[in-house]
Amino acid sequence: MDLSSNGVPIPFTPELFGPLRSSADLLPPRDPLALRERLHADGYLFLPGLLDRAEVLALRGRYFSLFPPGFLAPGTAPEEGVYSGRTPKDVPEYGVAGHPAYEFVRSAPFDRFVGNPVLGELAAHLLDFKAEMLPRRILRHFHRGTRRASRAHVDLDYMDEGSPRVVTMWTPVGDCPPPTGGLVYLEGSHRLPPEEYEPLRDTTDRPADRRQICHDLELTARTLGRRWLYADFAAGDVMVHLPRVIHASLDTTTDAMRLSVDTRFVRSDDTPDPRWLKPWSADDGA
Ligand SMILES: O=C(O)CCC(=O)C(=O)O
Repeated sequence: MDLSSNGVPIPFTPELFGPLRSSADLLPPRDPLALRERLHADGYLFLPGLLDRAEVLALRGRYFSLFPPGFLAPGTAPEEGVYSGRTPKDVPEYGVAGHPAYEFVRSAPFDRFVGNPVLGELAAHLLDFKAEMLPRRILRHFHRGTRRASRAHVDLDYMDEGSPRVVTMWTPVGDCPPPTGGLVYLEGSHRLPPEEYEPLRDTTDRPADRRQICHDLELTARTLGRRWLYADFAAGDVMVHLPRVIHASLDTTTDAMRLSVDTRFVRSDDTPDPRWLKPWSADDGA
C-alpha cells in the first residue's frame, strides 16, 4: 500500500502502522462506564457499524449530487462519489460560500444526520452528563491529486478558549480505507505531555500556523516512538476521540473520494470555545 500525507510518503510497515482496537464489543452501549474507561485508556473508540450504512451512503449521494456535471466519473452514481479527475471551473473554492460543502452543512438533511440520537446519547454516556453538539460541524472532502490531508494535530490546540472536556466524533461518509484518506491516530498519544511534541512543530509545511504539530507522519511516529493506528473504515463506522490525542489523515489516492463529518460535544454545563458556536465555513479561521 503506497501511503502519503500532504505529499510526504510514509511506508506502510509494522514499525509505523498498527490496527485500531475495535470497541464493537461495547455496542450497543449498555455499560457507559466501560465505554468511558476504554475511551480514556486508548484515547479513542473505534465503533464499527454504529450507524446505518444505507443512511450514511444516502448522505454521501445527496452531497455529491450537488456538484455540476463533469465532476463525477461518467456512468457512476453520486452515492459512489467517484471523482472524474476534473473539477469544473465554476465550483468555488472548497467550503466557502457558494461551494456545495458550505450549503450542505447548513441543510436539513445534514442536521438530521448529525442529530441522530445514537450520537447524542453516546456523547452523554461519554461525558457522563447531558451533552450538547457544537454548531461548528465540519464536512471534509478530499479527492485524489490534491496531496492534501489533515496534518498531525490535537483538537485542543484548535479549541483552547473553552472547556477541554470535549469529545469528537469522526464519521466517514462512505468507505474509507487508508488510501482513500483514512484518519490515523498516534498510539497512546493522549498521554504525552505537549512539551514532548513541541519541537516537532518546527518541521512544518505551514510555518505561519503553530497549531498543527507536523505534516510529516513518518518523522512524527519515529520522533515520538509510536505507531499510527488505522482501520479500513466502512460507511456506518464512527470514531470517537479525546481532544489530546494526536491524529492526522492520509492523502486520498483512490478514485473514490474521501468524505467525512466531524462533530464535537461538550457537557451542557460547560463553557465551549466561542469559535465553535457558529456553522463551519472553510475560511472561518477557527
Ligand atoms: O478528517 C480529517 O482529516 C481530520 C478530522 C479531525 O481532525 C477530527 O475529526 O478531529
